[in-house]
Amino acid sequence: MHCQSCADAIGGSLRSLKGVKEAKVEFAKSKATVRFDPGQTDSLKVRKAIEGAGYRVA
Ligand SMILES: [Cu+2]
Repeated sequence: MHCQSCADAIGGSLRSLKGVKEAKVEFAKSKATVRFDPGQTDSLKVRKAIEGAGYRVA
């Protein structure tokens, strides 16, 4: 993640994921905060969505 538009792209793909209620990606902190319904998705799927957008998960 190297600029704000990357952060927005990641946030957008996270929010399009089923079960995700809220996704906040902070470029300055290289941090993503994701709230999701554990009945509909899980952290692995969230991780895959980030990787699918072309970014690595630390
Ligand atoms: Cu960028």
